[in-house]
Amino acid sequence: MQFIGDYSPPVGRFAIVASRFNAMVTEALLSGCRDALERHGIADDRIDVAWVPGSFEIPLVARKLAETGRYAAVICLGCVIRGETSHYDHVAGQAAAGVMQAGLATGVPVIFGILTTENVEQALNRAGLKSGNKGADAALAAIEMVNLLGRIGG
Ligand code: INI
Repeated sequence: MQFIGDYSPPVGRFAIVASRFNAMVTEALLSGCRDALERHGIADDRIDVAWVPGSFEIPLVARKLAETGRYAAVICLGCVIRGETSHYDHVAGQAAAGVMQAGLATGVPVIFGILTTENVEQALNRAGLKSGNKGADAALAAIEMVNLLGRIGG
């Protein structure tokens, strides 16, 4: 027996938590994410977006949204740039740990679409320039996880 998640259109609603910090980057991630969801059959009226001040605040809101039971998946979008902060390691590390924890605590896929980069150029490259769009990648990961968990059941 093999359980495989695919990219077929899943049922249910999707929540996105987006950080306003480094908004130029996160708005591009959000746009890529919405676009990828839509291309996989998830219309805009099945997507709710919650904005938070910074990536550090993402896990709490992601967990609250997941706990409502209204969402098939919660996608987290943010951007932490090392060059801009001495507390990069705390913000990036706690955001990652909190996103993981939100998924484990609720059983809802909570997807890590938070860029952690050395500089703005790297961030922009991963938000739709040279290296794809991490927001779109996060959308695909969410779809795959929803379909995989649906097949596992329970
Ligand atoms: N938040 C980010 O999302 N990215 C950053 O690069 C960043 N920097 O540079 O500090 C950042 N800081 C804010 C943080 O996420 C919280 O919003 C703030 O500390 C209030 O809790």
